Amino acid sequence: MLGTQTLHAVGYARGIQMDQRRWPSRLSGDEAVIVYFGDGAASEGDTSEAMSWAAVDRLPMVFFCQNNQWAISTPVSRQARVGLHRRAEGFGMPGVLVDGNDVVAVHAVTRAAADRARSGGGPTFIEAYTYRLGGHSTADDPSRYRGAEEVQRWRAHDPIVRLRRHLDACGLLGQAFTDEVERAADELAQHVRTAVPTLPDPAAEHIHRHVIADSGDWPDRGPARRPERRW
Ligand SMILES: Cc1ncc(C[n+]2csc(CCOP(=O)(O)OP(=O)(O)O)c2C)c(N)n1
Ligand SMILES: [Mg+2]
Repeated sequence: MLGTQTLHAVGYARGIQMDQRRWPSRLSGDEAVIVYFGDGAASEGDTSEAMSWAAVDRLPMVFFCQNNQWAISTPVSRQARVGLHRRAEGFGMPGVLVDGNDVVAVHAVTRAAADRARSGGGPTFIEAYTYRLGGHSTADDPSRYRGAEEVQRWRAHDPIVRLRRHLDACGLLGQAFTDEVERAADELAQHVRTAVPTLPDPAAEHIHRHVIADSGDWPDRGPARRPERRW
């Protein structure tokens, strides 16, 4: 379900805030939540509710919107009249626009927003402006709704290539290291492709795990109690 994670994040951040108020000496106060979602998810009502609630309660969280300009075949121009980050002010939190293809800049704004959240400053909305080079899924054929020149233009800004060039120019990246990263990535991808189809099906009752607060089995569950924090 598109956008629901923003409300899950609000719930988690609210939990952090309540724990800190209840046990100020036991918790260090350095926890915060970051939630990632797309430009399409930003159009969902859930996202607006989450932003409203987070701002009003000054929750320790960061809204990170990856604006890749497409929600399947719907361009962002059909979803918003103004930059998505400008919505933030209306909800009562700062909105930051960052070049989503600049890894260093994205890291810097994310760190600043996370620090602000941890120190009680409340939520921040980050709009990382980027582009979806591929299709939405393997069932999607983007050539049906957008031109090849647009894709080519954005391919030239590929953030991985850009970061690699930057690190190379700084003398921080040798060929041996690059080769090793590529080999390890290929190996991991191969492992995922072969291992995932062999995983056993989860038991039906697992659908309730991490959803219902008590640890008893559904539907015949025991009295509600606060679960242990294990993370
Ligand atoms: C509530 C809801 N409405 C519609 C959909 C159908 N849907 C799946 S993905 C998608 C577009 C997602 O766009 P975006 O958030 O920009 O993510 P991206 O694919 O660009 O990462 C839509 C409309 C859904 N999954 N859930
Ligand atoms: Mg998108």
